[in-house]
Amino acid sequence: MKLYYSPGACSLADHIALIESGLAFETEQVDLKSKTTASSKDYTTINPKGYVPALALDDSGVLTENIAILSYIADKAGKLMPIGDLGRFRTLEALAYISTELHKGFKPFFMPGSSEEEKSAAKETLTKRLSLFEQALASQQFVLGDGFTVADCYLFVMLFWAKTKVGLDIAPSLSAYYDRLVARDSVAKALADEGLG
Ligand SMILES: N[C@@H](CCC(=O)N[C@@H](CS)C(=O)NCC(=O)O)C(=O)O
Repeated sequence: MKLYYSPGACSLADHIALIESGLAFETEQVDLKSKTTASSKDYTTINPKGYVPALALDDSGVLTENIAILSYIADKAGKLMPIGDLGRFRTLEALAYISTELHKGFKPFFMPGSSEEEKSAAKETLTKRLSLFEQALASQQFVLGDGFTVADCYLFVMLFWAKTKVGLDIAPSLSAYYDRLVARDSVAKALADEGLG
């Protein structure tokens, strides 16, 4: 498997999940401006959507979209997603929330030309949306309880952006959670491998 990524982009979530999974994988960096891979290929021939992440599978094409890639990694690894009853659906619920309500909320900070009003409105929305996790993370280690899942990989990237790109004030329980994750081997390795250590 090969993960196409850009340093510090949302593909960092998939990178962390792959390290956690113990599955064999390689990575290749993509220049998102020129849509060129490190080996000088036109990235749009690999992922016509032109954005990261993309996961080239060993025998069945290319998978895109964080929710699909993270779920695939968890399935293949047989971990990173709780099993039984609602476990799988709670994970998908968390991934969908992170993708559609948080990830997309950062847009004004990545789009050139966004106004200060747009950024300030986005900050307010992100603070409100992140607060959903505050209470749970004050009493449990991870998003879905005491086991690390792919939802943690994705939420970590949101908090990484909140801290490093937006300068958002985050609640103490979220800050403590972020510190726990930064200290985790897989997260530290993914950050170092992407040159963000
Ligand atoms: N819906 C996609 C969104 C992925 C996405 O937003 N990727 C960003 C980086 S975080 C990107 O590659 N942006 C560059 C571009 O769109 O040209 C997913 O969830 O995988």
